[in-house]
Amino acid sequence: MSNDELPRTANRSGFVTIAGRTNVGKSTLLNRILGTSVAVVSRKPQTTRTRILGAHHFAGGQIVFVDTPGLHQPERELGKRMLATAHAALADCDVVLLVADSGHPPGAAEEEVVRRSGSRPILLALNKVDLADKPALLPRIAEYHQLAAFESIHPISAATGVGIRELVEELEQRMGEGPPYFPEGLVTDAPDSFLAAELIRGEVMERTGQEIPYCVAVKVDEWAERADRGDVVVHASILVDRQSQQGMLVGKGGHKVREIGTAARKTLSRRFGCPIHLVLRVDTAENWTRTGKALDQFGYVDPNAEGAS
Ligand SMILES: Nc1nc2c(ncn2[C@@H]2O[C@H](COP(=O)(O)OP(=O)(O)O)[C@@H](O)[C@H]2O)c(=O)[nH]1
Ligand SMILES: [Mg+2]
Repeated sequence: MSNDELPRTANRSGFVTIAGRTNVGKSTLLNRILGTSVAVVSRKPQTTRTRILGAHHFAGGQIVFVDTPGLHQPERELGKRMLATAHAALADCDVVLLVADSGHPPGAAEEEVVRRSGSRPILLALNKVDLADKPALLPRIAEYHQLAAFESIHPISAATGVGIRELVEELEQRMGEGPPYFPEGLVTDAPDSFLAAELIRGEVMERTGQEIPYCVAVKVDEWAERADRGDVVVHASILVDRQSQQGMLVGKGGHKVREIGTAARKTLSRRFGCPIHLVLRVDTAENWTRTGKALDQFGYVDPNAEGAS
């Protein structure tokens, strides 16, 4: 029975893994589809570190999107885990959504997604068409046709919203019969404190130079909703993996961490729809990006380890 012949009462659902090289706009696309931010976006590559789930609800069903760390050459233990997470998500989904930059020809990362997708249907989203040179788009699509037998190719802009509705409608059509994985209306399984930590990390990544972003972890130490005042008090630690980086993050007279704090407070207020009282501290967790135990502690699990989900 094809999906279109499903009884009207049947529930449709399925998992769509969003894959591709780093920095092509995978997380921006997920946030755009869901209409709220569940995944951190930044101009720096390798912003997404873990598997992020987001549920898109439609009449008669839902799509569970899995946003993944981009494919890259890992150097440290953290990078290796990020890559393993991306690979595992490709091996375990119903549909693969390959996101690529419409300004670039296909390369090794796109080939690898195709290879790892096996026999799963792959849709291609050619993102950032708002930046693309229009006459170059048709030859670009032709190049991608050479790469694989994609179910379809969607020129989109996750930033402006162009082409998103058509893409989502096709994905909805492709969902077979399945249970509702997420309760009605729930968009992500991540707790508010995790989302807050991620949004703060996004501000750190946007506001620091070359090396710092990859050495930063953010942990929310306290999350207290004050019903009487209608606000939330958030205490968070920004952790770097070497003492020498701590000074750069704090900045002269504390100006850097204050700048990050001001920006993060605004972002959190917008995301959670209430005033946020944010207290940040900066600390060192020596070599956390290179040691398995510290990575476990910060939630960057090894998907191949026993007991990992
Ligand atoms: N101009 C433009 N920029 C985009 C678009 N989608 C994403 N970006 C930017 O590309 C950068 C990387 O986005 P991100 O979603 O973090 O990429 P990811 O690493 O693939 O998840 C960010 O600076 C985004 O604002 C788009 O459609 N157009
Ligand atoms: Mg991302």
